[in-house]
Amino acid sequence: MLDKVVIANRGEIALRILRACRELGIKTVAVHSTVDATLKHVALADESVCIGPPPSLESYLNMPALISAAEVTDSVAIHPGYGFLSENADFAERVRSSGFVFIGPRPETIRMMGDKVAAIKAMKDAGVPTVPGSDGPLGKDSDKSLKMAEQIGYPVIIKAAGGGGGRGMRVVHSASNLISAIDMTRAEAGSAFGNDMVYMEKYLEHPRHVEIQVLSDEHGNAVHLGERDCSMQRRHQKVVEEAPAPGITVEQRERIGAICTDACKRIGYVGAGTFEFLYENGEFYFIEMNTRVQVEHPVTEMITGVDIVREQLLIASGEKLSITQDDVVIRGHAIECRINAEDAKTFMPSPGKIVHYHAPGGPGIRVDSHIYAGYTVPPNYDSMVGKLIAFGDTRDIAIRRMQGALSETIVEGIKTNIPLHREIMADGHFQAGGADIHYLEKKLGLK
Ligand code: MV4
Repeated sequence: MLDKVVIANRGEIALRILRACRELGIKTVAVHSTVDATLKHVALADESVCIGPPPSLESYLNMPALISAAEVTDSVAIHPGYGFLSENADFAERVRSSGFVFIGPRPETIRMMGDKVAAIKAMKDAGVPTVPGSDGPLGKDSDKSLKMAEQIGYPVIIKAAGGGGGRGMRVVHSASNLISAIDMTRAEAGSAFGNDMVYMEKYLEHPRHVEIQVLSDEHGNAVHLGERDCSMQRRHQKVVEEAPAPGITVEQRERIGAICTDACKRIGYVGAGTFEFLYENGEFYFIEMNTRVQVEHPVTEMITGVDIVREQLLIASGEKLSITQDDVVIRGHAIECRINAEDAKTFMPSPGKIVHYHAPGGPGIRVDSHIYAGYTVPPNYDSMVGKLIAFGDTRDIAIRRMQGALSETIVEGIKTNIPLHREIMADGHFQAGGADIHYLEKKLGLK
């Protein structure tokens, strides 16, 4: 087992990783920027190291500072959490070559998944269903691109191979705009990602975002933990997630889940991972793979009883998965609301001091948050200050419990998006289940 782990992150996920380490008897090192010395996990960690000033580039993205922190504390591994350097293949490589364990997939895997063209090719070759498209990068030949789009059928979407998560893409509705869209996406991708490779897919107009959680060890074992529905989003930021996805049958889950675990074995995937699919008319279409633990992992933990961060630590220490597919039993329903320090109507960030805080509780309620009364939310980072997770035997009970939890929660001194969550939980279309990726933005009048 790992002896001591550097938690290369902040906020709620740093606390989540600390708790998993503590359960396994792993010592923890918190690293933090100067403005983050008051974070809850810094107080709870066995040791802490200040790694730089508030800007992320000089602290949580500062590779030498993070590796030095591991060196001076005699740590053996680094857990990157999500965001920051979690999907940076160069960082994973530098962690390894410095003699530490990177808690995540092999650098080659991270690099491949970062190149969406390579990721889609690898997955298609491994039997994963993909969106009809160019199956490779677009060349400079305009006639060829026009013929391809005609063949696929409009609308099509042009995406940057170096993009992902909604960055660097353009929808094209007719041949008249195709070439300029390709040129513009290519130019933007070149300057934004240093990679001007672009590809084409059929644009699916009303999909849901359904993703499969996997765990895969270095001994060739892989399990899936079912799916999550993350369609409730605004500007590519997920707002509410749930598991299982409404309307997905046991047969569909077992089929797509087995496809994902087979693919993991085929590519030698090591760690926790997420296969992102668009889901439309009963079909799954792979779009990207995430090689990190995700913000929304708790909903999967609630319906499976599997501790995903614990499994990440076990996999990284070279152990075999503690569970087989037969051990994974999906029971009940879980919903997560991301609580952001922002105005519920304008979405403007609202950092500042939390003067009063009361956390919700009761059956089926989980709070993953680092905040406390007296804590000051700094303006330098993402505005998410925690997650409320509600579990119940049925989706209706989970919604009821979430409504209770939202009404119990008191956060004073900063604005939060709790009023937005109360509206979503009361929304008839959300309650019916199966809303698509555009629903929330339409409801908010953005579309
Ligand atoms: C798509 C799509 C429709 N058709 N690809 C956006 C984020 C990135 N992960 C992929 N995205 C999309 N790719 C095809 N072929 C629609 C989206 C999309 C989206 C996907 C998931 C969650 C929210 C979204 C919001 C807008 C567009």
